[in-house]
Amino acid sequence: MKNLFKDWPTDRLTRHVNQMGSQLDDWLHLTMDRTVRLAVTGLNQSGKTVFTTTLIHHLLHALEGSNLPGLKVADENRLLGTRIMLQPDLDIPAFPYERHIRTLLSNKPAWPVPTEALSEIRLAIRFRPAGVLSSRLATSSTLYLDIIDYPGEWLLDLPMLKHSFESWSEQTLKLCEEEPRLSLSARWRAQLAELNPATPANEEEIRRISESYTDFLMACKNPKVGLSFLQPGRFTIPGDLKGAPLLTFCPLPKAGASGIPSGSLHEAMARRFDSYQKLVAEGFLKRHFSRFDRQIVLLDLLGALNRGPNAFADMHTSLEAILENFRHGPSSLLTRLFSPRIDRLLFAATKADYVAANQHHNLERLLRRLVARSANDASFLGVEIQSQALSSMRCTRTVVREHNGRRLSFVQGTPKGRDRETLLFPGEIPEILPEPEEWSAQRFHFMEFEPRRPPDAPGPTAPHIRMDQALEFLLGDKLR
Ligand SMILES: Nc1nc2c(ncn2[C@@H]2O[C@H](COP(=O)(O)OP(=O)(O)OP(=O)(O)O)[C@@H](O)[C@H]2O)c(=O)[nH]1
Ligand SMILES: [Mg+2]
Repeated sequence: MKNLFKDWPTDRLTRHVNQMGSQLDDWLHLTMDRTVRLAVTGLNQSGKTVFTTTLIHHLLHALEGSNLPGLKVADENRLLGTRIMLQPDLDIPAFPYERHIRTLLSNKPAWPVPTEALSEIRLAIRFRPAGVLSSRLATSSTLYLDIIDYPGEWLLDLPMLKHSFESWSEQTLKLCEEEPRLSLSARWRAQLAELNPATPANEEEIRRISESYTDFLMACKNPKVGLSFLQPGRFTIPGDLKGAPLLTFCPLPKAGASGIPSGSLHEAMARRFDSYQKLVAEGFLKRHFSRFDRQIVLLDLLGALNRGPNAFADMHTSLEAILENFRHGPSSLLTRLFSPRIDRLLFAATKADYVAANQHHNLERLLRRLVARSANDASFLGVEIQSQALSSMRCTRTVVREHNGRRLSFVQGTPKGRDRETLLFPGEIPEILPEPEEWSAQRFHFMEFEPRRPPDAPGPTAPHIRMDQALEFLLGDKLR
């Protein structure tokens, strides 16, 4: 056979072979690359922004000694680097990573300001695949990771899809028969009592009564009350729908025997409820929720314990409603609306650094108890579920001291609003949730902390608790 390369100078031949090799390499990368859409959610102030920011921070700095022993790709030295990429969806606000990390790690660190909308960021994680065959086939592979941070309150809209305006109104009014909703809804219910829904629809009246209902929801959401099962979700976190007529309706009592006259206020409200279902709840489901591959739900259990039995029970109700969204089955409403993709779901109790290390186990047990029933159903239907305690940014350290002859675990950190470190006994987390009558005032009083690096923190990156385990569960299989 004629030797095609006989007359080629050696350097040209080498260049050619290298080029072919790199093209083959690129082709292999292309065939082995994959994208994962990871959704980060939780009720307000559950820790979404801090989690998303520090997750990106750890991946970007993993090669500089980030402390991620539980993330196999890092521990096995297969991680080659991570970069922030151009965002794939041009109509979704970008997650402002640079701004958040600068604030968290500056000389005068501060927590992020509350966020009220969905945002997105894309990372490219380059790694060496594990296993003999894959490592021979390709020198590296890339995982494109889209992270979407969105308010968990919006997930509370999805269970509304199974309701008619009448059944949703009935359920909501029933909730208002008990405290603290009973007192907080007094003004709105008094206005309802004066209203005749059979009269012709009047825009001003609709606006007035729905504003009164929104005020009631906001009063429930006030951190001092701390209720969270508040529907519709967009009424408390409107995002880009602020001021839109879609957010002007409220539950109404059952229509009288004469029915619902055409053109009446009742009919107008019911129409707006239908539009909300279609455009907001179903819109979010189709545009975002149906495209998620992995989901982490963050829960501020310690904050809920601080707020007392009503707030805690309400958070449980919200959690159950949120979990309903993950129960995919032939009879599930969501399955009928779209084909679900989420195959891994992580529940994380955040801010574990509020308590001493010996309490983390109880925090996880409490979390597992809360999600047990719904989690069982979801995992039965093929969604892999894990629950764990974590701290995205550890701001305290555990100190064990002798006190009145007992060895007690304290936390040392800078309490919110102060500028000096203090040693505190944060108290214990019960394994079993106390009955409402056993919750004495101030039974739980977990302190919040300033974002300061504790002196025992190893490595150059922000200290954390079990972020590596969360990452391994959410992404580990995609980085093999
Ligand atoms: N000590 C400690 N506090 C944390 C941690 N993560 C969050 N926090 C606290 O929780 C608060 C809320 O955190 P964010 O990340 O802003 O919560 P979010 O869910 O994005 O809040 P919204 O945008 O308002 O819904 C912070 O201001 C901190 O006080 C953590 O790992 N450790
Ligand atoms: Mg936020």
